[in-house]
Amino acid sequence: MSNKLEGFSTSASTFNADLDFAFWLHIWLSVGLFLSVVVPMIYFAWKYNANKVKNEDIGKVTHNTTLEILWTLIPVAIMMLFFYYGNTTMKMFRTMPAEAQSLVINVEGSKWKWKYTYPANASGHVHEVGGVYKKPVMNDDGSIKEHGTMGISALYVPKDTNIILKMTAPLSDVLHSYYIPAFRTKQDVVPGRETTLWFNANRVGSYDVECAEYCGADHAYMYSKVVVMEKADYEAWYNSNKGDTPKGDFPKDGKSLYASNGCASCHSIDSDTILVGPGLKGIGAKYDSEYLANALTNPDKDVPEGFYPGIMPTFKFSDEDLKNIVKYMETGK
Ligand code: HEC
Ligand SMILES: [Cu+2]
Repeated sequence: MSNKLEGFSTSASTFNADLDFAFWLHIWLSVGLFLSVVVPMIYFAWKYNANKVKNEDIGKVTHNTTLEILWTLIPVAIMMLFFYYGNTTMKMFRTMPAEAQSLVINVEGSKWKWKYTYPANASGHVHEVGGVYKKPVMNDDGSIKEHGTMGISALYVPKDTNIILKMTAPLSDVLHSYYIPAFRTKQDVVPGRETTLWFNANRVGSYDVECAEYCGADHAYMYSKVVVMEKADYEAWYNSNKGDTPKGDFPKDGKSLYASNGCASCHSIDSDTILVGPGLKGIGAKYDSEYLANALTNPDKDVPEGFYPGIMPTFKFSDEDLKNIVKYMETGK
């Protein structure tokens, strides 16, 4: 069990196998190249120490043609491998699939949120999904005027489908970057310009999206999710006209809720380490379920010693979600 966001340890798109192969090939060839230079260097420094070599011996040394050819050709061959795999994986990301066989979704990045606009469905309804972390508003004396709330936008997509994102930012905004570690893909989002990114997700689930271009004060909160759904679940949501949040069959257990609501960025679940808030290890033994539920819905009521009110956002969960997330804090499950 850990606090880790779903990152390079998760594999959920058709890109992953090729990219991970290229990545590890580069790592291990680089380790080999590094050792092939550094190990002989250390050995020769020891072997040809000034105390052991006489001047007259040095005079006789000229060169060794075979060695020189080998140490040129072998690294060149390895470099060509780097180039080959770098080039083929790059092409895989950059070659967009045909739009007619893909689902095209518009993405707008702005300080500091992501918004997704879907093509109109059969009855003309346009799903627009957006959300933002709202920081608390303070009074002059430092007390709280308005609580922060956490609402995370999510990109809902069907499984095994080519998805093309057409991305832009408003002209008055700044550079952002759309990054999905579990799909191994990332693309800059540029004010007033359109950039594209595509993927084909092959595992149902919910995966982190981070802004990967430092874009100002709340860059760290410019966070979103890609929710990969079974095709039927996606279609049902897409063709319905109500609720821009689908009721698909994606995980609603305590662990997923803990991850998708950003708790992990402020609380370690399996240690006493203080991140922004206290570590939650053993919290179930210290408090009852009611206290824990209250800590989420009314965080400023009981503030533990050494911490300040107004930092933990106020969450609005359904009764069931609240029960699941409290259970997760109590049992780790
Ligand atoms: C922006 C940072 C932040 C986020 C996000 C956050 N918390 Fe907190 N949390 C805090 C801080 C700071 C405190 C201590 C002050 C307080 O109680 O308000 C706290 C307190 C708590 C407490 C009470 C601990 C105690 O010893 O009394 C619990 C339980 C808790 N958080 C759980 C959660 C859960 C679950 C989530 C996600 C749904 C979450 N927090 C999201 C910062 C955060
Ligand atoms: Cu950004």
